[in-house]
Amino acid sequence: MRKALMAFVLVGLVAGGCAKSAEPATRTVLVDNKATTFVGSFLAYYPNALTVHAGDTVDFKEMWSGEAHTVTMGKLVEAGLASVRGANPNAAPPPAFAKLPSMFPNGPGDVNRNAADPCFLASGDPSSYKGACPDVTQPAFDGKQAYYNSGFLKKGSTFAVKLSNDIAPGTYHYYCNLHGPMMSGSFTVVGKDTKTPTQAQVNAAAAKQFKPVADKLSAAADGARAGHAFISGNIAGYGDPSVENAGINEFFPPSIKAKVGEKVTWTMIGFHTITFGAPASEDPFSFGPDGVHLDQQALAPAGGPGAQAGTTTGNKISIKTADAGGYNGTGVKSSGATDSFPPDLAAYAVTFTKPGTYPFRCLLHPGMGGVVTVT
Ligand SMILES: [Cu+2]
Repeated sequence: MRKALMAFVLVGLVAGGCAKSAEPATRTVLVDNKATTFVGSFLAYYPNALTVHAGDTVDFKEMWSGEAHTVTMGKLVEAGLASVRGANPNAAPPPAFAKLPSMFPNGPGDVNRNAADPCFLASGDPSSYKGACPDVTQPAFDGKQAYYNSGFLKKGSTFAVKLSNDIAPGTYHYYCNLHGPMMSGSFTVVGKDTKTPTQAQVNAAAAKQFKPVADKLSAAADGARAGHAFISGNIAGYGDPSVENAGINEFFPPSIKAKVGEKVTWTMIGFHTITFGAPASEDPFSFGPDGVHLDQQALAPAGGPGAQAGTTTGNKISIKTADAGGYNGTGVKSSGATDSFPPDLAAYAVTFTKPGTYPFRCLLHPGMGGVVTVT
């Protein structure tokens, strides 16, 4: 009797186990992230390593911080990332990597369609297409495709990657074609006999990866709020020198009081705009039937010179200030999209010529705003 029961339980367990592992699973990976104590951007995938089975689906969920991202993989990416892994991080991209297109142009202009749009190439090279790649239905990822690209991940979107049933066991890497190899991740396909982590375990891995980054930036944000930033005065954006792939998208302080005729100056840290008078709809991205476009107007300076970081060399902080002149609330005044990272920082100065309340925001990062009250 006892033996029979044991046998029954065993059979039940084995049958249950089989049914479970044969069932394709879906696992969610976050693209970018959200912190609870500050507004930030996180140029990473959470978690950046995953274990799955052939036939599973990986859902890449865009958390939207205003930063554009892709999930890009395939043989060309695999070769490119492998070559970068061995190289000096400050060296020019190795040839295998240099031919992978980036979503944004190197300078002003619209997106590169072959990188900003979905692109699935069994063979060949996305760079051979001047415009968009051939418009095809997204195939399952079999690990043999030359190029497999989500394109620009819209706010609120999820890029679902169905793994083919015949994908070979092994590790497959992907990256963001805008932020480069710094923003990359992998998934490892294991045999059906090997258990894979549950979504709860995947979430725990994501949280563990996120915590040290969020903690450091949270402390930096607290410091900036208390006026203990490494730069004095008003600051647009902030960060922590030991965190390369994430930043704080806030103005410190968010609320500024000034007298008529007073010049207010912000030092910029990160990639931001300081913009007054832009319509609420102003956004660096617009969407047409052919996909995403860059809005040059949102990115360009307005109402005076734009901010621009200097190009001194060395480790000493240097700040180059653009004087954008007077503002009385009429029209748009904007620094334009400005890259400003230590040690070469850009600053932007506006002189308020009329009493009033002047809201401003960064056009690149939702939720990054402030107000100048002039009396
Ligand atoms: Cu990215």
